[in-house]
Amino acid sequence: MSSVIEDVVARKLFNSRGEETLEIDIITTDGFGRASAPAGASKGKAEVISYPEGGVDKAIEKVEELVAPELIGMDAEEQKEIDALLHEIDGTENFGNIGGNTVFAISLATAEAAATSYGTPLFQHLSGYLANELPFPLGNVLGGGKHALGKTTDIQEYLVIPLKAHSFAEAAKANIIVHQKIGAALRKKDKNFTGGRGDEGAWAPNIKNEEALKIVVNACEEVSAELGIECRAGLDVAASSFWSPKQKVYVYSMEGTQRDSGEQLEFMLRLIEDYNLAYVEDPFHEEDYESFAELTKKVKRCLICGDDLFVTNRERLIQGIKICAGNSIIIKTNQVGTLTDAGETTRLAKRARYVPVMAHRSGETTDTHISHLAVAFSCPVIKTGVLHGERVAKINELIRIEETIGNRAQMAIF
Ligand code: 2PG
Ligand code: MG
Repeated sequence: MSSVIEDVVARKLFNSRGEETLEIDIITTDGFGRASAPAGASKGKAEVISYPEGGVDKAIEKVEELVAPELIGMDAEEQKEIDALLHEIDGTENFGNIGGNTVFAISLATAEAAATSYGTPLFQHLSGYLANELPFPLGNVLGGGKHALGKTTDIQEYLVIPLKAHSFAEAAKANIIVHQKIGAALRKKDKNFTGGRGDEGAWAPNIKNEEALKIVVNACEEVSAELGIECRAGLDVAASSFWSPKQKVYVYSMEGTQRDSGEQLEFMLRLIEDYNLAYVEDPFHEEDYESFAELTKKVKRCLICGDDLFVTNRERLIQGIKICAGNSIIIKTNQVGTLTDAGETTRLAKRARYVPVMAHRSGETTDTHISHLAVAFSCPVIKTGVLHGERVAKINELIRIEETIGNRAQMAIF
């Protein structure tokens, strides 16, 4: 068996929003790896650059001219060395030269090529046989913000997390039932609701922020009672997307109101208490570490998660850890580039008792690597959509992984 790289192929294809994206094949003597890059719509300012100037076409040129000749002949098992080489070839801090998505696709395809060379599933290749726990699926069921068109909620995502399910498959099913119940409730409330959905398959109704939350929480309570599990609600506020730096207020268009930082803190606290929220992501804009710390101090049994705040970046997480800003971090490998970078950030998070949440992006392909990464990195939570093919692909892959490692009880997050 040999995992020596014999060829690297780069191609342009499309993601779930119809945007161009990059796919990489890595061919080894005895294996094959393929990975395509996702794309964000509500990106953090400190994320790496997705593509060089000239987009996907330019990225392909760079792979062919700069990367492939270096990789051919290397062993795909040498993930760390290959990821370090990608940094070296790029030569910038933010992958501005060859592109963060380019690096992401090469890094992931390399890992998969090494895994298949030895006939091992990716999650086991990355973590050995110790990885035997499945994450909770945190599912996006309703939303708006930058993930939908027209008049919908300012808060980007309303999420559900089925705690105490007996298996991953049961948890995934619970999310689907919550999604269905919300659809029915929205139709009942507004006869004109067309069933429109946003980028991640979540319902995108014309509704005020708190009214939406009421509907989601009701559906969670019904499903909890029916299935005998604890289904709780969460939010990805994605607050940077409606923060006005000039006026220093959060602009809630659906309600025609504005909130300054203090009012935003009070609002978030009230929502967490009134609706027993289990999870709140990016409740404040991406430079406001202090408000994250204030809120984290005041809540119990609720994850306060940084996405745009940390952008999977080690240095930004260290800044947060110093003042206990948040107690959870989103892990999106393409925010930072390589698998090694994302793995290091995840390990640091765990040492500091931050809960790492493996996450999809709003623009996705049917690529299922995040399902393997969630298990390999022992992330207690995976954030994905509940419906649409490119979201269900991740859920289905976790159901297959559950079959491989057996039906284990899920980890405790609180
Ligand atoms: C987020 C993500 C995914 P995007 O904000 O968490 O839901 O959105 O990929 O658009 O950054
Ligand atoms: Mg987010």
